[in-house]
Amino acid sequence: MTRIMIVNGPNLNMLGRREPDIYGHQTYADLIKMISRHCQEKGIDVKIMQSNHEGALVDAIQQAADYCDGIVINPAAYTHTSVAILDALKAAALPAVEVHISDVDSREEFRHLSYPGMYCFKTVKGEGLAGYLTAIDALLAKIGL
Ligand code: CA2
Repeated sequence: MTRIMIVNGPNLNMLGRREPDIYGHQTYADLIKMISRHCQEKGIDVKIMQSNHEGALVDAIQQAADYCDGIVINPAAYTHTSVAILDALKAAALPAVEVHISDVDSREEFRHLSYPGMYCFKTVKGEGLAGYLTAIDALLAKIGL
């Protein structure tokens, strides 16, 4: 069975609790439900993780290389700083899609640069939580599903 990993970076567990004008009112639990339902409908297995720690995200990407067919990643603030996450994605060598809830390009200048995005074959941004489903569908199309 096809298996994908969803990797979420720092503070995304706070969804729905702060800054609803930027990230909406839905919670991280709502996001997990939405992704799980979508993957069930598609008949694929999904592992969803979130960490506030850069090394834990690197560990998860390395593990994905052993048992997953692709990665959807929202590295959150590490998007704009982390060469370690870029290197982990390169090492895992799986197809990967980057997703951002907000439209990072219309925000502060420092959010315009993405290190993980240099590896990902697609970036979805500004679609809210639904962007994760767009990213999953793009990944599945790439994998050939
Ligand atoms: O738009 C996105 O998905 C971001 O990856 C979110 C990051 C931000 O640093 C990126 O530039 C763009 C921030 C995630 C923090 O999420 C929160 C959600 C609710 C309340 C507080 C933080």
